[in-house]
Amino acid sequence: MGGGCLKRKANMAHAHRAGITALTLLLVMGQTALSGLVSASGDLSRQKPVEVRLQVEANYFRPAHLEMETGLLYKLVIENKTSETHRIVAPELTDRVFTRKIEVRDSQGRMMVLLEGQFRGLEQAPGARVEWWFVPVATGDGIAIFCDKPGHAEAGKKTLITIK
Ligand SMILES: [Cu+2]
Repeated sequence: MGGGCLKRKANMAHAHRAGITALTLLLVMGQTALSGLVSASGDLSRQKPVEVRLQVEANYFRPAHLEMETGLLYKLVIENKTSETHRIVAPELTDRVFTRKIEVRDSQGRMMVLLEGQFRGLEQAPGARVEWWFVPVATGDGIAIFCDKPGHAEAGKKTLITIK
């Protein structure tokens, strides 16, 4: 009885060591396989942001087209270069991204307000700078960010975004 128990213990110890060896091997293999791949894990809203500039000009937005990728954190810097106020909206983009925050800065780049919560639209005074931090979560094509004032989008104040 006692001998059998000792033998079981020895077998268990052996199985335990074998298990650790197998686990170590798996970890090493896993690290080798993952290195070189972009891993989408952890808090995606805390990664280093990809900065993208969007300039509101007299009769157009620059650039006219932007490409983004799901899973990356973007800092979309919107600058009003005109002498009037514009109403910036992007309803479809809003639905396809997770918004971390919105920072409002003056023309000198000093932060005035940090807003938490979803982006719905904003009025941007001349010289004001808005930084919209978000992670795209759904793909899409021809997603517009535009000025909602009558005639402004039609005049060219819009940018179309592709999310891959
Ligand atoms: Cu406008």
